[in-house]
Amino acid sequence: MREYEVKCIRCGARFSREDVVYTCRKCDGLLDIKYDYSEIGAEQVVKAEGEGVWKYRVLLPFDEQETKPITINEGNTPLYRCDRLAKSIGIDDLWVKHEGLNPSGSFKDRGMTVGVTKAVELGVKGVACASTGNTSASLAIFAAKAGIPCYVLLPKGKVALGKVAQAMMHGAKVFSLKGNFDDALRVVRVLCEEEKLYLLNSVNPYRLEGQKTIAFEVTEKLDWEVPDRVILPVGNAGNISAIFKGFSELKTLDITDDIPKMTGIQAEGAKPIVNAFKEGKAEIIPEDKPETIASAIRIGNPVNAAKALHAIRSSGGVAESVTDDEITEAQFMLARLEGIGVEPASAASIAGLKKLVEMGKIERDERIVCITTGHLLKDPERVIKICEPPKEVDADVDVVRAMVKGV
Ligand code: AN7
Repeated sequence: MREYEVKCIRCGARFSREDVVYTCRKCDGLLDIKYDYSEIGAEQVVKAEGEGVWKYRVLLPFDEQETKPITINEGNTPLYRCDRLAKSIGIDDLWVKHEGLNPSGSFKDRGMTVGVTKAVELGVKGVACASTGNTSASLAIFAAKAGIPCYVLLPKGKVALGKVAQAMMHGAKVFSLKGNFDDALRVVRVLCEEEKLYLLNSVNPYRLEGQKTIAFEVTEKLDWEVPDRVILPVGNAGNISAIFKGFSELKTLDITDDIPKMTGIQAEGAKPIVNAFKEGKAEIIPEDKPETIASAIRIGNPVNAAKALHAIRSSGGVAESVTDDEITEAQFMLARLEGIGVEPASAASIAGLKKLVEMGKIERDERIVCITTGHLLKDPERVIKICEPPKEVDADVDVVRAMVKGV
């Protein structure tokens, strides 16, 4: 049996693999999954066979033989070298890992394959989450695959169309909550405790185990050399914490020597982590009314703030915010210079990169990996708002020719 512990990052309390627990029962601190790394050999990671998240199952909290993963081939997303984008920003060595090419169209699948596999192992009667959209889409899909009921709470009127469509189509019970994401998370956490549903927001440490495989894939594609910096959008702050953990494990196993500078980008209207980082504080001050067109990261009270601040500070990274206009500009740059279609939140990583280069906080010769977390088609309404509409024409060659020539 795979040995691991579920341990509180604040007080060190330990919980067993059978416990259904999301935060520490003693101090309410965040939990982390800890392995006995002396039992894991570097070659088990470097020479692992297979593709995607489960390729790295030696670093996942399941028995190698017994567990049947609930999987839809998540992970194994492309890492593109982006020379045209790099040039326009004024840097030399830029890569984009397009997590929008996961089966549901976002990185959430990496966490859900692990989280829902755990849910099945525990024998829960249903799964639930609050969501700005992608989490609910992904959970609905994995719950369908596992054949268990799924309940999702979405902030009313603030979730991109493609994401709601996925949650509905895959059979989740979808609730449109009169409040924002933070309200939805507060409600679903109590609901899960009382109704014995399994909570699959990123406060659940099993989710982060799946998401940490982004770090493994990036490093493997770069011939087991870590980049200087990884930049990604931050909402509830699970992903940056997870990716940092992945890089930390590679270092612990002596596969790599360094950890990239973890660089988190938030929207100007929802930036509690950026504020805490800049003020040198250990804790965030939640924002009551987060607002941004990047609806995925419209979050005022990120649950994983403590892990994220540690990841950013201990890796020598930074946290920065970008405006909605900067996000839109970056969305166009990715789409038109590199052919990478992303939803607004994902473009925050490129907007942040551009801003930090202009501020002189990023060196020109750094090797940089930006994580684009969700696909363009998640938010088609935004595209229609920012792009020139199609021109209506008669079905007549001369008319169309005249228009093509701009006559
Ligand atoms: C495209 O779906 O929180 O910092 O409920 O969908 O790990 O929260 C989505 C988050 C970035 C932020 N990019 O990641 C949800 C949800 C996209 C996202 C984030 C989200 P975290």
